[in-house]
Amino acid sequence: QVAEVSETDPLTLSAWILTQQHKSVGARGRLTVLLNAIGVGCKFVSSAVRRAGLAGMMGMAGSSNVQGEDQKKLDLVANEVFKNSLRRSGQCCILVTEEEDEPIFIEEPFRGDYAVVFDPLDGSSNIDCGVSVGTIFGIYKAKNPGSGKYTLEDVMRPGTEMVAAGYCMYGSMSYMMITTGKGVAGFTLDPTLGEFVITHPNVQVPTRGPIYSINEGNAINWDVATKRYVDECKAGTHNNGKPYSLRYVGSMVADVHRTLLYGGIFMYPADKKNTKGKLRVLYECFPMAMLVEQAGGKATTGTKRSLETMPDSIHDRAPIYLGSKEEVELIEQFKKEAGVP
Ligand code: P6P
Repeated sequence: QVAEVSETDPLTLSAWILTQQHKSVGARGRLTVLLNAIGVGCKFVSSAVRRAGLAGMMGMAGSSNVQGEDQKKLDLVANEVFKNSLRRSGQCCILVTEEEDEPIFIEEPFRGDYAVVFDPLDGSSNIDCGVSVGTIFGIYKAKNPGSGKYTLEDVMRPGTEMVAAGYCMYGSMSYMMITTGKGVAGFTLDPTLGEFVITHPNVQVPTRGPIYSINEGNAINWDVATKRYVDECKAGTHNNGKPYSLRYVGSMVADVHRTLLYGGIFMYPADKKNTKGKLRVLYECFPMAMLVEQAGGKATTGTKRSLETMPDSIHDRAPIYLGSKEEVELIEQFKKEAGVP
């Protein structure tokens, strides 16, 4: 999946975004401006994450977010970076961020026709131990572009209406995976250039993969179908008797990034404790589901296509099983046989 980085054809994220614009008849370049603003935000956050240990940016901020989770200093930095970068792009009407209770309506003269939902620093509980974290984003075009009238209805929509989605993972390197609905491309931040350069021109999730990714600590609360699937992974039932490997980072961006490239399945089911699952519909499930589908994989709540979920609030949650087509279809089959959601 990894392409040789050209020495003579600088296909950066900005250049790639422009090629996507040229494929969209009548596009006026506004999504291009917006996606570039997101790329700049990711570069800023990447720099902050890399310096955190040395710049006294580790540790807690002493506040908590709408989820009741303690906010790390870098959570707040990342949230402010994206709010500013998105507002300054002049292309946004509404922002929804995991770090804030309420949606942010952008006023003139910065207002535009796109609604952006984002988790500025997902997996941040892992920051202090150096585990990969990431930014996740999804973009809707306003229902009435140019009207000057923007409401919550512009973001309370199924994921099928997203026009773009992606994430940036701050790991050994900083990797950006992005889709505008015509496949998935991957980029790697070259710190010597300060540019994301293309390294994965056409990401394809393997149709199956002997890797399952789930928090086994919740096993006692799982439904019977999830339990059956995990037991059969361990028994190698669908792998000629060879047991699957368990890989779980506990940072969604890292677990999904591995799944996109190596195949397998990432699962955060609903259970007796988290009756709607833990992950948020708008800025975790939808962007990751769009990426996985665009890369030839599948994403389900267990009983229906993740992208067809209708969120009932901006911080709504949903169960999610995503990754290789054959693995996800097995879960759906077991759910159906067991008659469980
Ligand atoms: P658990 C991180 O806090 C996060 O929101 C996702 O990045 C990650 O997939 C999940 O929660 C991990 O949750 O319950 O396994 O620690």
